[in-house]
Amino acid sequence: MACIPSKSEESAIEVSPENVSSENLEDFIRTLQTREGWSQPMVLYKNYWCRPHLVGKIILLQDIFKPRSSDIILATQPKCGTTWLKALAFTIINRSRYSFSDHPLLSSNPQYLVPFIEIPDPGRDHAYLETLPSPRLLSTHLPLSMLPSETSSCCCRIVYLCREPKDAFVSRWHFENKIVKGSNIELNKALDMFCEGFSPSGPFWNHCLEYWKESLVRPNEVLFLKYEGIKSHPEESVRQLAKFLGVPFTAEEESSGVAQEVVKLCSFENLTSLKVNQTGGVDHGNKIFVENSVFFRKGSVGDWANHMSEDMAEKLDRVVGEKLKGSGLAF
Ligand code: PAP
Repeated sequence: MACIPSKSEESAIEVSPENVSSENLEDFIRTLQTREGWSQPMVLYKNYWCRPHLVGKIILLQDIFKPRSSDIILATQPKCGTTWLKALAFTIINRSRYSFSDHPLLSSNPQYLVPFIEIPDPGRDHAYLETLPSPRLLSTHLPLSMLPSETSSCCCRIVYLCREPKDAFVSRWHFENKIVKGSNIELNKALDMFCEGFSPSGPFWNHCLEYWKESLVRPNEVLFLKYEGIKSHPEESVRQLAKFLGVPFTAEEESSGVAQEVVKLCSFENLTSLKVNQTGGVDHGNKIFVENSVFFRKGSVGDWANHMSEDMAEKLDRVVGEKLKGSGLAF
């Protein structure tokens, strides 16, 4: 017979990720370390910083999300090129369905063409993900250790895109000050927090390292890319991506310049010229209104130099260098 705890015993039971439910979720979140400094307070959950409202969604994901072997998950840390990767992967995978002149990217922001598994599109819950036909193209900002364990056992493919930390940091700082009205975080203060590992989805280096190590162990299932690599060799990167996703370009496609077309359609210049990416946006609640245009700023490599002093750059380089030491990953 199951032993039913008395009321006093019940309140003594510690709420943990294993026994958290919709009834005790708020209690559980209150047990987590909280810190302020970015535009919204964050909590430390499983060694990563995230917005409190995300914790329940991540826990729910473990039960509800059923990875399929045909799934493709685009994983990034925020500000590392998510929008670009979504546009590229969506275009590559759907290239036989849509012509370049009448393409969904011309009327939809790339962010909303590929749903996040932890935060499905506004107005949709996790059950929506299960209604999507295979192969599903999905995305996440979660570290590898927070993905449901079946993600690795079912052998679905993961593309991880990372970015030079100083550029990712500067992009994050701009974004934070943009999405919340009245937010005015000082660059120096933001850098201190970032270097302490305190940033949304941070510590930055741990997130990269988890996927980096997995890509070395399972290279056929985890592809590790760098933003700077795509910038310097866009067509090669598109070919590499198509091959990894199991849809390499045919000889005919090569001779008709499909890789170049993909690069052009998804380029920063093209996407920022479209009305859909200049207007409108989505209300995420909690005083956060994310304009479609906020996903596009400079779209360049090395913009950090326009914001950070040499000392600031050295500081972040030093921290990242120490954290990545011996891993084989470097920026
Ligand atoms: P997310 O983290 O909010 O999901 P993400 O796309 O990763 O968005 O971050 C936006 C960054 O990608 C911006 O960088 P910046 O602040 O340094 O400019 C944005 O400009 C850049 N970006 C968006 N689209 C493209 C693109 N097509 N090509 C290159 N960079 C892009």
